[in-house]
Amino acid sequence: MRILVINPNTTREMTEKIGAAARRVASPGTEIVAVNPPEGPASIEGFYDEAISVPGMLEVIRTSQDFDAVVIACFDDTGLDAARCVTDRPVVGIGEAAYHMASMLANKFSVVTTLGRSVPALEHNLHRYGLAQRCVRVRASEVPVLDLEKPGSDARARIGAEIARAAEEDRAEAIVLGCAGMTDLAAALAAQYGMPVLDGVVCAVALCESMVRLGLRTTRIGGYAPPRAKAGGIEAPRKSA
Ligand code: 5HY
Repeated sequence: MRILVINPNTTREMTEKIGAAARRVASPGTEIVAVNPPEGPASIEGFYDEAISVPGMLEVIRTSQDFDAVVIACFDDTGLDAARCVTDRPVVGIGEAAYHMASMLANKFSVVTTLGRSVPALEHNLHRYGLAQRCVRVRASEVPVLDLEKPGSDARARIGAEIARAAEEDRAEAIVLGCAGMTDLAAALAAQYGMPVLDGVVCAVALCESMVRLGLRTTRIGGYAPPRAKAGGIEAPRKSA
């Protein structure tokens, strides 16, 4: 099978890091194609960046060939519902994936993300997914997204300090890392803090593989029905192969 892993921001180093993480957990026979739009924000930090990244992300899906599932590798699950309208293949957001897996591993979890301006979108998603009551708090480490790509930055230390506060103050039993750029930190942080630390990239890849193996497709009725043709709309959405 082939999984299209889309980083909706345009930072190539981050896309490559995400792709490497996905390949480390992909099963034999699963091809990971990690891409980002050619244009758009270098990082997604809050509502505005999310909005301007969606058209480019959707175009990548519409113009990509022969994939069996899609991972949206931005923790905001940017454009997730719209993406499910333009393909019948399973589309999994890394936020939704990590939240659900955390809820199956712990009674309550906290999220550690980047900047405070990103927190409300993640809180909205928890409510949207019906998991708000399982998350004690969405915390900001105040690490800008692109600092995660800077060698020698204090990003890991700041994220770790926030995890320690979540353990102490929230009594969190698991941690969800709230940025695709943190994908390479999960294993070490789990060992350091003695609790599950979930990275949405690998959670989403595992869920995509499972759904493809079960032959599951996104519904074509209701809210995820293909877009109606209209002036200024998109061309006919992808048909299943
Ligand atoms: C992400 N931004 O996963 C989100 C995280 C955030 O560019 N990739 C980004 O800070 O909202």
